Amino acid sequence: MAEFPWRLSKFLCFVLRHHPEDVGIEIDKNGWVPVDMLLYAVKEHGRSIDRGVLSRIVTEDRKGRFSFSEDGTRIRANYGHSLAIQLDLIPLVPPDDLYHGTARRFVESIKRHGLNPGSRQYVHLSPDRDTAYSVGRRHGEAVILTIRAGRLHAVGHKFYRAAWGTWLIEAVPVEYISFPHEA
Ligand code: HQG
Repeated sequence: MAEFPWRLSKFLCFVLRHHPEDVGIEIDKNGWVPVDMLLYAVKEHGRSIDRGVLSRIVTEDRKGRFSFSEDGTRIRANYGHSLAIQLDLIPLVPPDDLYHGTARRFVESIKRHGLNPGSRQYVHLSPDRDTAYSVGRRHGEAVILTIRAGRLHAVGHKFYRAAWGTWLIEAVPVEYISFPHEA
């Protein structure tokens, strides 16, 4: 089978999470865009995406980055947005611990301020240490923080699952973060 189309997947992340205007489209308030419109707009901007390839990107992505609407006519990114959209996710009870991969150079600031979403809408948490490691490594020397998710939930913080591999929360106060000894 052909290699997974990573470059297209990254391009779609860019368009559907951050810059739909770059290809001349708008996403609706819940992050959706009609598939036909997306394919047409992308083509107008010099890239051609085959429908079959788009389906592969949605169904085979390792982290579940995209969804089709139930009727299959619209597509959206499941997480990672900097655009102010409503994902309409239902709050869920998280496991006791979740993980956040970051870079060593951010640790001092996180110790002072907790985790905040920065340019995105939410703080992104991983269900396991391996995934957190690969998230952190994108920024530099990876450090894995353990988030006391069960305790945070118990005091009223809302957790959402954006895709099977990614949890979202608005912010994490520092008291609920365990730092590795050496960090
Ligand atoms: C850090 C990718 C200083 C935070 C990933 C992170 C994820 C602070 C960086 C998703 C801070 C933001 C999101 C504070 C947080 N002081 N630094 N108080 N609070 N930070 O890229 O979580 O592969 O916006 O630790 O896998 O790395 O693209 O967030 O290092 O799921 O599908 O500020 O994006 O998904 O970086 O990544 P990002 P992230 P994809």
